[in-house]
Amino acid sequence: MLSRRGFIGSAALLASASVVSGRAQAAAIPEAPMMDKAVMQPPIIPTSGPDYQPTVTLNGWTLPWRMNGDWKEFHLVAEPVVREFSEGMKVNLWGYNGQSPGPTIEAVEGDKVRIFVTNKLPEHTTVHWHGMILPNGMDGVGGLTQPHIKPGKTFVYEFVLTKSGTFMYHPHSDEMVQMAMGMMGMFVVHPRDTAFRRVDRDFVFIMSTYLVDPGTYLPKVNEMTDFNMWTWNSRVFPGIDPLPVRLKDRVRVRIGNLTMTNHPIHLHGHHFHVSCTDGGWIPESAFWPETTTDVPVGAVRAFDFVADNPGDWAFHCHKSHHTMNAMGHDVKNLIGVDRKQLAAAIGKLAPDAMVMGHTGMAMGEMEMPAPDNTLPMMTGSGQFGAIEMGGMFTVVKIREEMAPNDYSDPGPYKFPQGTVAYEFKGEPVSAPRQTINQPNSSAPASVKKPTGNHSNH
Ligand SMILES: [Cu+2]
Repeated sequence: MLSRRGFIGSAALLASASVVSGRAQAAAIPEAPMMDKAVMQPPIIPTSGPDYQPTVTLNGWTLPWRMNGDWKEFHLVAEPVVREFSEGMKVNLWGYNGQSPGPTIEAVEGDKVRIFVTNKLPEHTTVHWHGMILPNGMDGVGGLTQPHIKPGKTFVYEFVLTKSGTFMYHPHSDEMVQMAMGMMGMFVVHPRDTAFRRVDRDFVFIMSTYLVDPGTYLPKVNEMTDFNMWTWNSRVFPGIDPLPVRLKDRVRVRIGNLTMTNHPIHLHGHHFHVSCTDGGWIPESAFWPETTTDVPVGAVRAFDFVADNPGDWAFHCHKSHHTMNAMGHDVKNLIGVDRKQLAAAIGKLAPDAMVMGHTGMAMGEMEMPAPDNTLPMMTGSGQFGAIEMGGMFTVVKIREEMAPNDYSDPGPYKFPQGTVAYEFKGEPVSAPRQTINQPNSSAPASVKKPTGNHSNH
């Protein structure tokens, strides 16, 4: 759970006082809360100020703050972390306060925020507040708007949250390496008018991607396009938390994308509309219904829906290779190939080789040997068998009996009798076929052959 790491005894932090900026210099740095778990933590219900509906972060947490006068103070610590992607695979990443991604920062429109950033990485860093409208010198672009934060130093960012919405934070300092190592987080600013677009459940997560070779523990940071671990909050299915929802709840899901490609995010069983981007709230007159919304690189999409259809609804990226874990990209497509002939031929060359994939590649029922710290390419199981997914996949679980702000997993859906697709149990005959006779199907087709003379074009 949450632990607190006092800074008073830390020589590194005491030494950093000289770079703490003017106004905050005399003040003590708040303790940096730490998280040692990779499962969804309960929301922080506001006890003072506007009564907003707090967010919950899939496989994550909200950063506690303290009030100092009328400033809301947060403390981020950039540092190496070990993140479990799913049971059986841990990866050495860089993150904030014990995890990657960092905790969600949550505040209210109009708040004055003071964010202390301590660098415990072996190289310099900064934090950029993506999408925020703020003074130029608080924008966190190393070299351009501030000096880089050297290892061991603490910098202070101070600004007023001028608009509500869904934003992100990430380094703008050795960016390619630091984002490829998992340094990022979400920043949610609630409207001061808490009735505005209010929902009953508000989920948030950020998408990141890594290239981790099977059997290894460290992402390859120089990869530009060919990643193999597609994560939501640095987790892959079946390690991604479900989204438990009460029937009829108004639900918001806020998604940031700091991967290097777009992700068409698809929800089953419901229609939603995108209500907010990192640019702000979309006016109602511009809503249109969707079941999939594409989240571009370096962008946020928040969508809202009414959970009026009970069940276990799949929720995933629609790029099918993003709902898989690490695989060999060079596997040939052998669907339809006569395996006996092929196996015989290969067997002469490599007696231990295994020919697979001639009927498809479903492998949920079959265990493949894999190196240590490597997840199956497709995995997970449901009440009817193997789910055969990985990567960016989870389940929205809509139930009548959930209590407000209860985010515990309600278990598998109990389907009402007679509502599940079923096997035909009649006479075992081959599927009847019908030949459709078009009215002119016997007439010879009239085909005009190209003449090869394109001079008129
Ligand atoms: Cu995707």
